Amino acid sequence: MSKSLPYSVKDVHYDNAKFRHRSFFKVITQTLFTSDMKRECVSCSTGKFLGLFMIFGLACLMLTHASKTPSVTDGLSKGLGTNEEQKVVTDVGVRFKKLLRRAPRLPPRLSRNEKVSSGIFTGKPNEHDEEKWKARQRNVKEAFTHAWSGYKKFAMGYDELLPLSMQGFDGLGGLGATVVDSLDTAMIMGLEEVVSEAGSWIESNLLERISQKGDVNLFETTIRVLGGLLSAYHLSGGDQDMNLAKTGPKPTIYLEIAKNLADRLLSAFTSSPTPIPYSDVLLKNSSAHPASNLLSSTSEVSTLQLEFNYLSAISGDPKYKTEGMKVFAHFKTLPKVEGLVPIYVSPHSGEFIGQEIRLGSRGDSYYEYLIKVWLQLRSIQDGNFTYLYDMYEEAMRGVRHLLVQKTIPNELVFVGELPGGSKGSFSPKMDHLVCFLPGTLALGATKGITKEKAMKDNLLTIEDFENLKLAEDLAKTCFEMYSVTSTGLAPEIAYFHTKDFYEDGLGGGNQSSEYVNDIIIKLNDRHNLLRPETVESLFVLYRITQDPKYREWGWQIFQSFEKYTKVDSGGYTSLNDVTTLPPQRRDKMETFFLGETLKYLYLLFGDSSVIPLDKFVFNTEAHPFPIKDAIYLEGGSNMMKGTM
Ligand code: DMJ
Repeated sequence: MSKSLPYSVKDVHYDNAKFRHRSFFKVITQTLFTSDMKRECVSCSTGKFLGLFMIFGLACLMLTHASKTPSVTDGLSKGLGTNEEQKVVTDVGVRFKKLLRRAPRLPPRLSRNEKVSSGIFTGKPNEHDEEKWKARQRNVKEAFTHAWSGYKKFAMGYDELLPLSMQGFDGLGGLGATVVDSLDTAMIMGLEEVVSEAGSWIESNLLERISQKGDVNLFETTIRVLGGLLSAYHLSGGDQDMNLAKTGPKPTIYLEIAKNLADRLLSAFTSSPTPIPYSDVLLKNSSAHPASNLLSSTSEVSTLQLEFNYLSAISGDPKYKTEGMKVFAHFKTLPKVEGLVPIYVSPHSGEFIGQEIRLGSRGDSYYEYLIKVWLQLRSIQDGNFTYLYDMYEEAMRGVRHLLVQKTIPNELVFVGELPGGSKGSFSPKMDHLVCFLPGTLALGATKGITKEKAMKDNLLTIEDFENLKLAEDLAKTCFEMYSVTSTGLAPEIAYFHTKDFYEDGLGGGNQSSEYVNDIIIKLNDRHNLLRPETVESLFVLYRITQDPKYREWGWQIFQSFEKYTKVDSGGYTSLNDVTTLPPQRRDKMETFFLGETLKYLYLLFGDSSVIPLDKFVFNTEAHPFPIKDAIYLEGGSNMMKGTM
């Protein structure tokens, strides 16, 4: 196993015309011989004759008609080429040389068959397929109903359900996190009864809870509770674009509660001496303090901005966005390792602490929000947020250069860790959390449109292609982390067999998996918390590549959740060990199973026009916010203020 990088420009079978210089002769012949016309016409003799006639005619014209007009080739080279390339062509000899010059290839014009083999899927699924996916989508909806009914029966108003002991548990500060995290999923699924139950609970209880509760984690409360309220506001018609909720409170109720909560959360920013917020907030008196180690997690302080920016937009009050964006502006100034950052930061000094670099816990959504916040704000002309895109691109180059390796024997691509920073050794360890990355990479490459459209419009750079390729390879690894186990469910952490690392006897238990020697699962890492990251990436990759394999993989994962985590009395449970049958159960249904995992599966099996990725951005907890130019202008739009 070499440490060489799996990703380089030479691996990418694509020429972007924007970067290339082609001769006029090449343009004509390649257009003829790489387009679909080739297949349709060249096989018939009239087509061949016309093609040759055209080439001959154009060549004669060029040779005989000397003029001082710049050639097409010269035109193409402007801005890219040398002075010599931009000279006016005036003599026949030069024209001959130009005709004979070897030029790079045109961007691909793929036939239908080639499109299928290169991962672009344009054909509409047939009717039978559509029925199949609708039925599977109904299965996900039933799973959500089962999860909600368990929660409602045994734990309504608690943060989480303990499905085996059939009771509630407040592990997130006591704001009824499951209610708020579930609400927009119920709206998207059209589950009116759940929308009404969750909405009424929020209307009657949440403000009071917020004003009485003690310690909450700034990040968890922002992504789950604030994020849930904000998407409920939009989906129930708050900014008048759509209304998926025929029942439940008026959207302004969600907004009022969101503002009250965010005003208290802001104390984490305002009491810190630097732009880095403290990690914990005492809601009842709007005070904040650092965690016991005095540090904040890098991912936590940089995963608040989508929510705060959207709140500023719809409330018309810029203070949320102003505080949140200070974190990124500050991170921009700090030293990094090829764009990668340590997982801890001090709110007292504002500096990164330690060397540890990873895209798993405490690192993950820093990279996710760089690109998503840029997508959210990029239409603001004078906003100057391109630095976020630059930081993202640099970081992804760093990932490809420093963190990506392939396994022995089957060359699965994975993203490892640098526990000692750039000078330390590489660890072939990957948290399940890293499986958010394929989706983020694909989104960053096409900006939410399909790969087919992006290619047709010539929008992809070589780096976009490298990122897309990494996204697809890594999604496969994430899926194989499920397939390799006896239960078909992924462990929390996997290690990978490389030339420097192997441990015998720690396979996933599924002997029929090809990858049983590539993926190593240590004893302490065998639990599964019903996490969403892999199905999230399958959803994004399906939307972008239209490759049906991502739906099939999602279906296999869903069936395993059904088989091993469903609890008869209601709800679904986390597992202690995914490698043994029957798996030992853990007694916890995390809020993100309803907020994220089931939502992404439902969207994966459904119509791609629902919550389109070029018009919405999902926060890290799968709560969608609209991306609409006008609402993100400073202070929010008047239309938004009018709804208050
Ligand atoms: C969720 O709360 C969010 O997706 C977060 O970014 C990471 N962890 C969980 C899900 O695994």
